[in-house]
Amino acid sequence: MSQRLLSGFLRGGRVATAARCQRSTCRRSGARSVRDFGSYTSLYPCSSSSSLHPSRSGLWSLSPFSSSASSSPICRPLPLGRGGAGAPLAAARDGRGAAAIGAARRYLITAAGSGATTDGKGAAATAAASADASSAAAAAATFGAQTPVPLSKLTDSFLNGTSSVYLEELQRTWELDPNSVDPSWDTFFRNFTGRPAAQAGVSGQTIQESMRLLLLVKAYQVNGHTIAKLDPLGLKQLQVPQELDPAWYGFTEADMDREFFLGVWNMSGFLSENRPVRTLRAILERLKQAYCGTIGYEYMHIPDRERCNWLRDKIETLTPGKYGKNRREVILDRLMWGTHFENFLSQKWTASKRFGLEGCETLIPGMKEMIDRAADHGVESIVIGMPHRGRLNVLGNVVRKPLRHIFSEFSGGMKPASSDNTIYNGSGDVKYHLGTSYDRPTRSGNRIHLSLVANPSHLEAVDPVVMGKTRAKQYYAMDKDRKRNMALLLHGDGSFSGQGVVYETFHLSDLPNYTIGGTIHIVVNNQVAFTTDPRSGRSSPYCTDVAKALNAPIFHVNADDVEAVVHACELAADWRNQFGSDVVVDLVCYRRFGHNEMDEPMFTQPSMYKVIKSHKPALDQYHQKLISMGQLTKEEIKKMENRIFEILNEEFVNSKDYVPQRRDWLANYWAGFKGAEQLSRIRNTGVKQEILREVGAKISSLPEGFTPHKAIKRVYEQRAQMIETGEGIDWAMSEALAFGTLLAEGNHVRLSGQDVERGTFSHRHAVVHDQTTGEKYTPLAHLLEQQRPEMFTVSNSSLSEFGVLGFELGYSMENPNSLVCWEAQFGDFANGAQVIFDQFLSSGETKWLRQTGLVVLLPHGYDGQGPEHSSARLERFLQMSDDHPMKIPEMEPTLRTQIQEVNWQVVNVTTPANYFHVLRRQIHRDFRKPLIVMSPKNLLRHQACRSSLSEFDDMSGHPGFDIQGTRFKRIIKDVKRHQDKEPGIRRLVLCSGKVYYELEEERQRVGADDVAICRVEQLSPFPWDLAIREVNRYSNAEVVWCQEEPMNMGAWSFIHPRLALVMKRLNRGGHDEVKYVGRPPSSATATGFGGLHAQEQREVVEKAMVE
Ligand SMILES: Cc1ncc(C[n+]2csc(CCOP(=O)(O)OP(=O)(O)O)c2C)c(N)n1
Ligand SMILES: [Mg+2]
Repeated sequence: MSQRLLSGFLRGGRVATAARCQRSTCRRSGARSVRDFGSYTSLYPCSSSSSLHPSRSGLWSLSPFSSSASSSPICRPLPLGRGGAGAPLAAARDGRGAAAIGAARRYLITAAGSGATTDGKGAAATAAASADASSAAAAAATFGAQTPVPLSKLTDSFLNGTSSVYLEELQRTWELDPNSVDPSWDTFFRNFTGRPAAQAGVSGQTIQESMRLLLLVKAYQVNGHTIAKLDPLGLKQLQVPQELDPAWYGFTEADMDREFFLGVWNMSGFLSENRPVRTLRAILERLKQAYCGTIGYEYMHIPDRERCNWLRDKIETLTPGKYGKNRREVILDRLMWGTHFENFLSQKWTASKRFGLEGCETLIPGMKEMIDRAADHGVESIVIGMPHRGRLNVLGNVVRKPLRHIFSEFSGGMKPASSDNTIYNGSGDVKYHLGTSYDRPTRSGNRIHLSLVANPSHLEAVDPVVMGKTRAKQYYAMDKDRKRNMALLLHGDGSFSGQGVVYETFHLSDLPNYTIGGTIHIVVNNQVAFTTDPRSGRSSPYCTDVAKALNAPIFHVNADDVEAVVHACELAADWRNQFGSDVVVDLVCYRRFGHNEMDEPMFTQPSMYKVIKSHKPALDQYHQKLISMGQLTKEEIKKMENRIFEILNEEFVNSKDYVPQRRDWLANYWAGFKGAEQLSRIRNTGVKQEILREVGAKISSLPEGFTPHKAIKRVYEQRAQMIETGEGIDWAMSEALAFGTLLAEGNHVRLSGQDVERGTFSHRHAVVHDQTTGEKYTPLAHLLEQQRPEMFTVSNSSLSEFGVLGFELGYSMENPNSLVCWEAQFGDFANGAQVIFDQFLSSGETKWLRQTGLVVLLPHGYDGQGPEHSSARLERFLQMSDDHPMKIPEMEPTLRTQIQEVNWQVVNVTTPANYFHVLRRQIHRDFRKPLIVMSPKNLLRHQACRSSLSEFDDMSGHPGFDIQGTRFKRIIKDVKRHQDKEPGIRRLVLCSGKVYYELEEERQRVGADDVAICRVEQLSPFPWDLAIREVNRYSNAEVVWCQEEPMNMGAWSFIHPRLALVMKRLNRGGHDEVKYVGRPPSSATATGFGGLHAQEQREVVEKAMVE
């Protein structure tokens, strides 16, 4: 019977109903209920496997703690318990009923999948609790029935008709042989009948009491953190929530010394089976110890039983006196270093800003113990990103940057000198932004590589960069399970909750091509952001709430308790090792001084700072603790401190003539790469014909039996034909050839961005989908024999510009032999990533001496798509270029370092072949430089925008072959193959980008043979030599700059002074002699009216020819 009944249960939709209801709980409950019930529901996801398990007899049986609670007990009148009506009933009567009933139903349904036992009344109480606090007392009063009654007589609807019959049958089986049923049933029936349990006797414990107790335990697991002693300053009066009050569940003082049994099938920690019986008092004490001490755990939002159980086990298992004397000495020593480092700096440089760590010095032992623990787990390298707060302390004490180096920077800093040059020093940056990397020994004798990534002032912007760099490290270290390379991000409380990039970064954490196997986050939560209180700075209770969206556990710690900090940090390292996902440690601390050492905090936070003034530092508290425990004497502590002062003083003395020895940007893979002042000869980028053909053929074929969409089949056939004929190579094919040839040379190629696999404009089709099986195939990933899986990566990204561009930037910085590209959907969306352009990409090399060859593809061009999809804001990238507008540098090819000195390259390329060469040039040089490409849109299919294979190869006499060979053309001269001198040309039109094709068409249309058109393919750095050559070629021509962008946009402001200087150099006037043809100034980038656009465009090209 039971088998039939249960299989019916399984098939009959109850489980499915449960799942549905669970989801609706999350969506529809009110704020408070959502939180309470959401926590429960997420912990115990409804699933058939969790409510059913095989009994020993081999039959599927229903766990007693997974009752078939799909029907609501709340709908029926409940018996009156000790003195009052059932809360649900009351709730139903007074109009709140629907919510309460709904909530209770959902709870029960959830509990069915949870392994939680319920007799319905407990659930009702919980439902009522969630629905309305005022029904609390009534709910508590519904508990009552103390005497066991036959199961079939229970009014609980979970024991409705059929299931109660089933249970009675099961009970009979159990009575005959307790071993014939699942142990959980055994426990259940023992409790129910009062028969002595396998454990010591539990006198008179009823199901109802079990249920209430269970809810109490759950309440601590979910909400214990709300009354944990987290704030070292104790500023807030903590209200004990009703659900943590035993009276809420009907327990009274009389119950405190009664013994209870707690144990739930498939649970770990406090609720696990086979727990000894304990008094209610002991249970409560233990719960408070576990959940309400100096660590508050938030994890019940994680919808994964295994993960919750793992944490429950760690949290709820007693670890009295966890650390021994030796360990405590190490912790103390580390805390001393963290504390005295700041004291020392404040004494020596009284008027310097350092954004000290005072108030959160325990971060230092916490981080170090976390790193040690991670190293024990096999981590070999950690990439760290952090803001200003405590950065110097972390640099000195955690990363182990030589203290003398830090001190020398404080004393005014010196430009690093080295034997090989004295120029490549960049602008430098303030000391609390600099990065560094070191190998550091760990407690267990391992070595671990730590790199602190340089970061700008813009808070949290470094987060995705750190992730990207870590991912690249994992690739190069062949760290497939992502255990050996990890990321550690530090945050401030204000910025963690306020900056959107935190969320954007979190959202990369589980994406196949972006995951790094978990990041550990530490928040230095000093409860203030500059002068802003949390109440004004965020709308959610904790500054860490964003992490809940991604199911990361959060450990809130009172940062005055150094051992708690160490414990939480170790647990975080364990979590990352175990589950490979993100985890957050929230160090609740304070800021002893102002935002920086020059600020007066009493102006804005007087009450807080009154408390802070008399608050003992964590180090003093730990001294006292260890002395009172008899673990260390005052003298021993003094001795330890003296040693630290000695070293600090010694380092200070040595800092006076400290000269950094090493150019650490050249480390590892970058050895041999050149700084701006070391000439890197320009190389050709053409490729042998046979290689082009071989690569071309491979990347234009699909596997046998693969069924592409018929349009894609045609695209691939056309690609194959392009290679066969050597003609008509289009944009997408030329990009694929650039990628393919770089791969064939052993480089790593990665392209990421929104919809890049197909291409926003449906031109790339780098990934092809089988129309029958849905399988995917990426030809470039199968170019070489035994090609490493990620060697070619093309990946659609999350819809974030800031996060993803930051990630790719970090990725590109790890190894120079990788072509890393980010493509914006449309160029205008790149503004979401403006921080990365401003703070990192345009100025990173200058500030921090770190190079990157990142390629940024920004679709740009006026095609009548309106103001949003026309412009990638070329003007911004040019304005940020540090190419000098009024000085012509050395342009002699063998001496030219112009492109090494400029901060980035900005190009607007017009032929597929030139695109091929500009991509390959990124790798075929001895330095790295960011490349901003204004990518075409309508040129992707333009019949005139084609190249022949002979422009890609390196053969003398072929069209691409210049005097030096085949390489990227910075300027493309007029296609008419004009002579060295063309005095008959009336007008020289210089332009850039796709407008060229329209100008050419117009020239032909009007037969303007006395007009020459010249394309500036590389705008920055400006190709002075070639511009002079071309202007000189047309000695009588009027010089015109033509652009389709409005006058205040596009390249005009950049080009004008440069062309003026060219004219001046050729004695042909200056500014006034350079004419502008283009749209007038405008606030919007383009018109939204198609007709108007066409008219404007027509006028531009017409004027370029005739006016
Ligand atoms: C994006 C950004 N906005 C504003 C600032 C200016 N700023 C620097 S520190 C700071 C307060 C940061 O507060 P919090 O994150 O709590 O860190 P704390 O200084 O308290 O350690 C602000 C607003 C900044 N650096 N970056
Ligand atoms: Mg803060």
